[in-house]
Amino acid sequence: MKETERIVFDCVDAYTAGNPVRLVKSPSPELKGSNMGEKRIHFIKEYDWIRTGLMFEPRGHDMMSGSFYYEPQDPKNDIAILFIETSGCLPMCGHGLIGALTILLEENLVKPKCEGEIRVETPAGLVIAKYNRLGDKIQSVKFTNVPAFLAKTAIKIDCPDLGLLKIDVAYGGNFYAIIDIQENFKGIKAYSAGQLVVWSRLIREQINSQNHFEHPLDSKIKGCSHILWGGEPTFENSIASNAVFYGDKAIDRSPCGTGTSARMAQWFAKGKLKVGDNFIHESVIGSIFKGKIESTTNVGNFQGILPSIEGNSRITGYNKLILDPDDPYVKGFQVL
Ligand code: PYC
Repeated sequence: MKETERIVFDCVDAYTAGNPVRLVKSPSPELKGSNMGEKRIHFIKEYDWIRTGLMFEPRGHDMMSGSFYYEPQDPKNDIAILFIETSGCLPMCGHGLIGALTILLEENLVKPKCEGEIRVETPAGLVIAKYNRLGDKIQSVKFTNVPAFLAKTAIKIDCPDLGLLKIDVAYGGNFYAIIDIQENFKGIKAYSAGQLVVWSRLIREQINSQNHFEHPLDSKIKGCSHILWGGEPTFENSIASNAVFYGDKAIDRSPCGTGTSARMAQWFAKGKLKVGDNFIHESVIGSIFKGKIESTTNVGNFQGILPSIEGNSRITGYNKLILDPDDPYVKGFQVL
């Protein structure tokens, strides 16, 4: 696949708990590597123009998120997924996974070896998902994520307008800076999405300039990319609400699968959640993911958890998108 050619991408658009998902049916760039982690690095080096072209304006928008799918490396597995997003090419994306699997199953693009279960190779590792099919619709997808762990606690950051904040960083498929309700932060309902975006960019820069976050078992996964702002729950059964910032301008409309995983690991490490506990997490629009700590595990020297996340998606349309080298905005643009 070359930048100099006109390429038509056949996509299916959907959303998971309000956040967009764009699965590219074809064509998919041929990627080199012995696993999805290595293939992700190859994609970033050679094909990032496809990501920006399909995710940024004018074909996408600030929140756009999508994926390509591939044959699995290990024949025991059913499929391999590469996540693309306005923020980059993520190791793992929870809402993206639920959306991609819903599309793949509803559109008969994959036939799992065992109906009801699908084994997915992602850049962050193997993820096993269970799904409920009713007629030709997928009612829900529940996946057991890669191990999550709390990486660092009580990092002090000086945030404009708010003042001193204490921040924890946890991994749930991406590294998250987690800002809980505290003296100088009253919870997400007290602020606008625009304010959270501006503060998040500055906090991410400070956190990464003062700390180095790297997965203890995979040096390809590094850097704190996402900021999770906490809030009180609004529904009777919810445990908490949150707003996740990613990319340069996005606030996740879903409760964020990898963010919820990271937050469960943080709560587990602080004794606020134990194995078997449910964690119902609300998003900024009031959509819900059901999280649960399935078991504990070690990640290098960190004690971690195996989190599961359950949610659902809806297909919204079929989309043929053109990347034409004659188009001045072939690689897309962002207005910051
Ligand atoms: O659901 O994991 C997620 C996610 C990451 C970024 C946006 N959503």
